[in-house]
Amino acid sequence: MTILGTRVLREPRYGTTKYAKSPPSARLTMTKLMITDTVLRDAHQSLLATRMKTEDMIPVCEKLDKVGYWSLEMFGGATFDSMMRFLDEDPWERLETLRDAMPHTRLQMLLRGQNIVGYRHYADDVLEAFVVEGVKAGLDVFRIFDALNDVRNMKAAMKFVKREGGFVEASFCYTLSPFHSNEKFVEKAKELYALDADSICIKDMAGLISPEAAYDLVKRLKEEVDIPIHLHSHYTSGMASMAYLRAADAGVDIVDCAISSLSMATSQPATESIVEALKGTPRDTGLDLNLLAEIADHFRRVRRKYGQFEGSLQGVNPQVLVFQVPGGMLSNLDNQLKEQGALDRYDEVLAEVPRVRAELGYPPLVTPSSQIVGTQATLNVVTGKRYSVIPTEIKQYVRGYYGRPPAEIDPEVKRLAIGDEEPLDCRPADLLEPELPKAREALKDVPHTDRDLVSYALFPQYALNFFKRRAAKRKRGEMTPELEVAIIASVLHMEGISGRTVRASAARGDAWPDAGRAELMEGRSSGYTPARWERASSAWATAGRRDTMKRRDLGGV
Ligand SMILES: [Mn+2]
Repeated sequence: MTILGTRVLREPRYGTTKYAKSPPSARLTMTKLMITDTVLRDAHQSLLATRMKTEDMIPVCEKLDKVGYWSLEMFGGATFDSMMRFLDEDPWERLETLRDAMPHTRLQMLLRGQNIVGYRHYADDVLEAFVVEGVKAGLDVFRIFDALNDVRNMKAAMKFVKREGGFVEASFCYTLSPFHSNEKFVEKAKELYALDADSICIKDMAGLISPEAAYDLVKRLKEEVDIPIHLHSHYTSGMASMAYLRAADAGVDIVDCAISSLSMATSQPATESIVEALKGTPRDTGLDLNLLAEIADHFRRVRRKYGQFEGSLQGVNPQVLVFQVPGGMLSNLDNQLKEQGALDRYDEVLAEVPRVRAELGYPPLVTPSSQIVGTQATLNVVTGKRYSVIPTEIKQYVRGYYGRPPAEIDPEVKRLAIGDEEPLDCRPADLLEPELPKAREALKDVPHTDRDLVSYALFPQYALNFFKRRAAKRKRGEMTPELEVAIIASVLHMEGISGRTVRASAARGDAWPDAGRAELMEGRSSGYTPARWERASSAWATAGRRDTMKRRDLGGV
């Protein structure tokens, strides 16, 4: 992976050498628009409560790998805890499995800065170990953001990713308020550029960016920094695909789309629509619509399986523009009110959100600030007296434990929350002791790997429960579907290397994902005792994978 990071991604055009000396006109030369597909992360996080299982991804990986996306987002955000809590899957195993199944495509994750993939600030040692394990397991691109756009909370993540040879995509959260403007976003981007970002992402998590704002912002960014600009938006308000087209006019390098069958509503604009819209223009993506159609077919079938997790939003929701509440937050509010039997107060809560947000210094509404603002807004309405109840997380926010809000916190709200206490003036994580020693101590009687330790440090309870279930499974000699596939992948790859003919060869190519798996596993799974799969998977992790990685050629993507 380090090879990938240093050899391929650090080409002069995108790399640390940066073509700062080239004239602005050269930088603005229009080339094909590149696409990141979010189908394996944000799309199902937005539409299906992050419930898609790895077994529903594997069969289509070979096709995904042929598309020529700039990257595939498939890790991070809410997937990590969701996998251990709800899917009984090891997130690291998914990562390695997808890495194997898609050797030609950059794999991308969403990293919440110092919050990693969780909901609080973690100590630097946990962050560092997470990045090390992530790169080792096959991640290429790390999209790093902080909910408050506080760059102090992103620096350590950027440093570790850089050091490990990953691609640093530094993001700022796009939001609207009297304290935010395109000018200020450009300043933020320059700050990130100066910290050696490899690309800049405009992270419009609520789908607020208008076509003209997108044009203006991208144009300004292209004039100021010479690294790729990546636009991420959601369809919630109905403007995202228009914003993408205008951003394309302004020279945006990459946009985030989702394959049609998991697009629109709270997800991203449809990949195929953007591809078709740009056909024959200077920004033609060059992607194959027939291949995309096959991928869409697959996910259309998959989506049906997860019907129970579908959100309520079907078309677009202009409320998002009025209240600036991202899609995920809308469904959270829904649930919170349902739990309290106060669903009839929904509209009041929605109207309370912008007031609370203003009083709390206009944080962008994204995890975890969206939960903080949403919870307080709900309490303000449900209790009947504003700020009569203030939960600990909100007090901590006011104390500065999440970072520095974009604007001043309302003095009265501050007094109600923390009295005369002085808020923090340093990076919140500077106050944290290393956390891995404690995690190690807690796991001393539990067999675990380095990355298990990271999982535990992030989500102790979920991880521990997951480890127990996993151990029981292994004892019974059962394998997770991911492992089965990983082993098959290893056999295929090793066969490719040594030229040995194994039965797997019949299942190569298109047949592998569907037919191949069932056929291969027949008569194989029973033979895999825990000891044997340990061997198989470590062989896979070393010989098979490393060699596949060497053969990866991402140069022309
Ligand atoms: Mn998103």
